[in-house]
Amino acid sequence: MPLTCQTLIDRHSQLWHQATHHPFLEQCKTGAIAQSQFNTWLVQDYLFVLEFTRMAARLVTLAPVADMDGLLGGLGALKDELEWFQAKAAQRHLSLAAEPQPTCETYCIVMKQLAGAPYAIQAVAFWAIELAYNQGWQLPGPMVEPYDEFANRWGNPGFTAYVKLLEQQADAALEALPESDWAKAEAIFVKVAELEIEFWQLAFNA
Ligand code: HMH
Repeated sequence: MPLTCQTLIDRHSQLWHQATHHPFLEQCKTGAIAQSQFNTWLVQDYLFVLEFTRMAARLVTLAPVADMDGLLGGLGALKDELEWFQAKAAQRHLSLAAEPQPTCETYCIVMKQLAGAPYAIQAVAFWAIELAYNQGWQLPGPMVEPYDEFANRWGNPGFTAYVKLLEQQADAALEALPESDWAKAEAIFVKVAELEIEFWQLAFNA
């Protein structure tokens, strides 16, 4: 049995469900989320995306030619995303010169520590991180204003297709990963899921 992204989801379906379903998202759907909760998420996620962008760049340095186009498209989307976060923060009069909270900081450290890991391991982490937001923002269904814009950023069909491509690329890389490293791929998937849950909780606690 080869190791695939789908195997990882199947083996950890309950954990993955928790990573992609959270009262924070449910309350964005209805509009019940408090400004302090949403704004905390916005600022902390900007700090997360800065570090995620560095991770994306590292992935490009390892990628086979076949994966280059998709990853460069992803970096282009991250350029837009960082500008978009800056615009959203400005509209809400939020400073982005904030300190990362412990969960955000831990997540950033986990991403940094992936430097030097085999491409397959980094590709699995990259896919899982994007899938978490794709599903998390999409599964609740249509959200009320102003949260619909946020739901659409990660839930739109183009983003879903991008995440599918990342899955195919990660699967192809996993095929070439020695079986002795499979546990590492599984461990990073579990770590991403756990950190996603903690990240929603960080915002929800604000
Ligand atoms: C915490 N996970 C977190 N933030 C994000 N922006 C994504 C995943 C997807 O990019």
